[in-house]
Amino acid sequence: MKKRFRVVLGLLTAIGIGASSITAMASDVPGRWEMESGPCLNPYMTKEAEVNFGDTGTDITEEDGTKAVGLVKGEYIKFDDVKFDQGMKKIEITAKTYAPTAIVVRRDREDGRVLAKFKIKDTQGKYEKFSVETDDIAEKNKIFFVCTVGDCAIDSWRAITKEEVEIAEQTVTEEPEVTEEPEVTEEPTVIEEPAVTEEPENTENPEQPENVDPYVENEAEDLTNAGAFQEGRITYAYISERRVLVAHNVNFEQGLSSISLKTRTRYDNATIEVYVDDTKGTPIARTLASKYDFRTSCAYVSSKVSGVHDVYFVANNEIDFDEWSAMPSADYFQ
Ligand SMILES: [Ca+2]
Ligand SMILES: [Ca+2]
Repeated sequence: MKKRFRVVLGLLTAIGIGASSITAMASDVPGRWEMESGPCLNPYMTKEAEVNFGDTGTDITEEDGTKAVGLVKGEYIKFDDVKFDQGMKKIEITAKTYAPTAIVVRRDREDGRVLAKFKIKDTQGKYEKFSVETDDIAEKNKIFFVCTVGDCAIDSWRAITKEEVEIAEQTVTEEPEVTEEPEVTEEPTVIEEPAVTEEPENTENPEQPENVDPYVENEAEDLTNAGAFQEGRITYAYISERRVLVAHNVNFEQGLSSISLKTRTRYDNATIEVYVDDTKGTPIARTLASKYDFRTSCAYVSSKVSGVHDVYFVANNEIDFDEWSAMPSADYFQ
């Protein structure tokens, strides 16, 4: 066995494959976790657009041999089982356009939640790299690249981690021309998308009301840190193990017996826990998220809660969170 390995290594050296490319190959091979749960794509290494899990575009081979997928409005490229185990702060594509173009990156489905939106000027048929900030994502997901405006060809893509972005920002002073983002303001005509509300909004809700009334339906997307995602008539927040949502100054003047949470998730045993004032110690309530469809589940509260508190919602996995409300304590009705 050992001998055979040496022969293979010798052969690789003989044909000029260096140690670095062996490492690169090795890190793209599924590890133990992946082997157990099926093959996964490593998005942190460049993925060729043409090696996909389905597309409605056109296969393109350039004169220099570059292969790509051509997309016009409404066409998409799909990748299954992409393992975002290191999260994603930015996404980068190498693409060319023949007109101002918008490419939307979505999760799960071609009309699923928006992760990122590229607004690209006309590159006049020349491939360039573009990167945009994205909403964070974790674990195994399907992603779609959907052309919503224009005419483009995508050569490849990759996910960029938060760590890589931070390292790039530290060295940015040495290389002032590092930004490759398209100058959107030059091409205002690109913004023809009607679905502006679908854009993830990570900005914190700037104006929390003085006191929140917990005994009415409260939109989860109004929580601090929530983001707002649209699907049909439902607007919802996104909560995950990386994202804690907060309701400030909740007035439990009628006490608290239970909290109802309208949620959905794709995962088994995804739970939301509710904490008061900080996320240390024991949660006051806990409930499983509904699998697939938005449904309300009730989390009973055994501890006594009254007065004004900050309420923290903590999840152990990705959950879409539509609304929440509280029931007064039993004493209140007596
Ligand atoms: Ca390619
Ligand atoms: Ca909602």
